[in-house]
Amino acid sequence: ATITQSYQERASLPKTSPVASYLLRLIAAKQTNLCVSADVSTTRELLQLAEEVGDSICMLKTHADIINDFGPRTIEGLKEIAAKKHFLVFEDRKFGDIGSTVQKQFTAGPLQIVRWANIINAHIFPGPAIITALSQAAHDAVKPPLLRSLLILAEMSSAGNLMTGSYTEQCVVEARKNPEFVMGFIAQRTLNEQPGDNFITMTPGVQIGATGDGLGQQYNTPEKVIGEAGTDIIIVGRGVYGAQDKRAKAEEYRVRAWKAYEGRIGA
Ligand code: S5P
Repeated sequence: ATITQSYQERASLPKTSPVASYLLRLIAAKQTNLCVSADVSTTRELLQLAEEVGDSICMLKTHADIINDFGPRTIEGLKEIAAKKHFLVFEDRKFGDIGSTVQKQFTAGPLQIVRWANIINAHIFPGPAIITALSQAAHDAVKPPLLRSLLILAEMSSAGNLMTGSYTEQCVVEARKNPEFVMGFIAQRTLNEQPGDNFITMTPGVQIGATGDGLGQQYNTPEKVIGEAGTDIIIVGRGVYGAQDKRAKAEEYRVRAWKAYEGRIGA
């Protein structure tokens, strides 16, 4: 059903997680369903990229553990630019351990992810306690706790991955049990199959003019994933940060993904 509904309409549907509602409104207001994946290696590059593409994105995705000099300066800089340019921050940590360990990985160590990332993601192969453990850690560490949300990795973009069939189905089952904390999925197609499902699907493996990277990554176009597969947000890494003019490239992806969305909902 969400395939033909606008982001704006979906923001106020029942059982939508608070972060999802906020994000859907932000997407509608900025007219962008683009998330840039900032896979760079220094704080300077990260903050510069955030400034350059900030107006064109609804979300910036990070891999904090690949930033050589990650620290308080990174966190303060990111928060400041995110507030100024109005985007959310998603740390792509892909948690995948027992509940007790992921709580520590989420809140402690040199990264202190819970302090600065609005959105995180996790695999559910360790079992569903990973969801409750992360939810509890967010609740205890952040006030108000509603500003943290989880994406479940239900499908991956890489060739030969094992996240198919009943594994993917089980991700949806667990998400439906935790709609307050789980905002949606990382997947290659929308997984909103039951009436009442309003999960946000974010899709990596998007690049214009490339089919892969020689290391298993597989690429689709914005039109394919948003228009045909019915997903909500494209995640673009090298397609944007690898360009000479990153600002212009982000705008190009934003426009193409937005048009694909408008075409799909019949706007
Ligand atoms: O299935 C996935 C899930 C993720 S989160 N495939 C992915 O590629 N990702 C991430 O998206 C990956 O870790 C990387 O940060 C980004 C894709 O980068 P690109 O340069 O290939 O666009």
